[in-house]
Amino acid sequence: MSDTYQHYVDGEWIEGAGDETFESDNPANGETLGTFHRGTPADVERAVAGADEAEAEWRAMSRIDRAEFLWDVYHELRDRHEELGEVVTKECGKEISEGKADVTEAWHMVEWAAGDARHPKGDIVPSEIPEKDAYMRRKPRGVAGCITPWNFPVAIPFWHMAVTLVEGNTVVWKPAEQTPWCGQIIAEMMVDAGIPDGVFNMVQGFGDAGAAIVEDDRVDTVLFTGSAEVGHEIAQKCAEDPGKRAACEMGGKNGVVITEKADLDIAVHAAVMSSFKTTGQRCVSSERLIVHTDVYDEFKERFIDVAEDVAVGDPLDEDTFMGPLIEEQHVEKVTKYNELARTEGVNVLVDRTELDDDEIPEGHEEGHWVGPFVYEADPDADLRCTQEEVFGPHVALLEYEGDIERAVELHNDTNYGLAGAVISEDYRQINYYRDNAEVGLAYGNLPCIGAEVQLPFGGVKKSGNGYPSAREVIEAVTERTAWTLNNDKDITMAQGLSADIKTRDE
Ligand code: UN1
Repeated sequence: MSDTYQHYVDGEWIEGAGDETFESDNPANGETLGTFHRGTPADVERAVAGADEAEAEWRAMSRIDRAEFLWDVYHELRDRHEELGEVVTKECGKEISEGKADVTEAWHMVEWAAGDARHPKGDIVPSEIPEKDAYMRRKPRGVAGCITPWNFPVAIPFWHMAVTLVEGNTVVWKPAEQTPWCGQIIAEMMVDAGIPDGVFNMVQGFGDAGAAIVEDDRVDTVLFTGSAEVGHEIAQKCAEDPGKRAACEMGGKNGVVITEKADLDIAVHAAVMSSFKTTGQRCVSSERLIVHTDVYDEFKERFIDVAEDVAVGDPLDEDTFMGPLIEEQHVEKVTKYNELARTEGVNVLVDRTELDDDEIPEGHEEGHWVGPFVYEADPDADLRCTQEEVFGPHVALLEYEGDIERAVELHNDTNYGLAGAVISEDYRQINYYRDNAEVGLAYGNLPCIGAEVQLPFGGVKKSGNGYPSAREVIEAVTERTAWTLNNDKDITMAQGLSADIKTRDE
């Protein structure tokens, strides 16, 4: 048995065709968590072939029987909550309550998908002709390629795969290269649950393996959650093949509107959570706080106070609010954006890009640390720092004057449209925001993070074209058949169309 973790392909653990390996490192202290074989396009080819082969038998089973495999996974996720929460925290650096919440979110998704198998399904549709029964049927699309990110390394794989499997598709999954250990554990759970050979396949690796999934003709659906850059490439590639569908959920430059009618306790609490939870590394994190001039000074003072003191540190320590960034390259990216903001002439209010030595917990010198970076900018200026997604604790305060219409105009002044929030005690302002904010997920008097699995999750504009959660995944991974059955011996057509056959002799 090699101590390098393998791929799971067509019912077998394999080393794969390549000879490269890669490591998973704990972003808080640099410790190596495991070594993994790096998947190649040839490994993906084998996995897709297995998935394609297994499809006929899997789709022939009932949804209820397919769901039974997932109930085993559900119980394992629950039973191993504490342990897996720690694994998530160690591998992706999220503080421990978030690590555990990731696992909880995963079993919620499995519960939704497997529970849904026993729920009534489909639409009975009226027909103009009383003798006709019309209704909707759904069929699995076939092989689904799932490409998932590192920031929700257990939850998002189940967003993609739980419904997809219950609906009768087979899966080829590539976990993020930053969180292969979580990938390994999920694959082991699928194997333990006895999922038939070929139905679930996992290839560890990087973008080349992901691209091989997207490019394979036998892959019918690609589910992707990650950066806009990669997501748009995938959507474009899939569009070249008329039979292929891509459902992509990508990033955001999300805003929180704080009006003159806001309760500032709620505003500060929601803004801090929106901007700094997960160290700003959620696709729903907020990097723009749009604050009314009447409450601006007070909000600014209170927000700065927290940003200066918010606890950055060991994510396994329950007193930590922000863990490290995922990797050194990401520290470089966030640092560059913080510098860019200065170059663009903004007024920097808090700069904890480089933490003081005494802030870095002992034994964590190799961690990828950054703290909050807060600045104020002119909301009308055309700045890259307030337009481009940083994916870190980099946040702009944008002061506005005027009414809620003006606030929402600023809020919508971005190419993205994933999540957003409004903080106000005035229901008219809240409703205006609800109806006019260009986002897929919107919140009133809450942070703009924390969607539950039974809600559709996804954005508009540059943020996505797919909703990889609960019922909405069904749309992505199935085809509908509009089925009509005639109960009469005669054929009668709707719309007054004649069913008479006329011949030359008449
Ligand atoms: C993400 O931001 O990448 O709504 C996913 C939330 C989580 C999922 C976020 N349930 O914040």
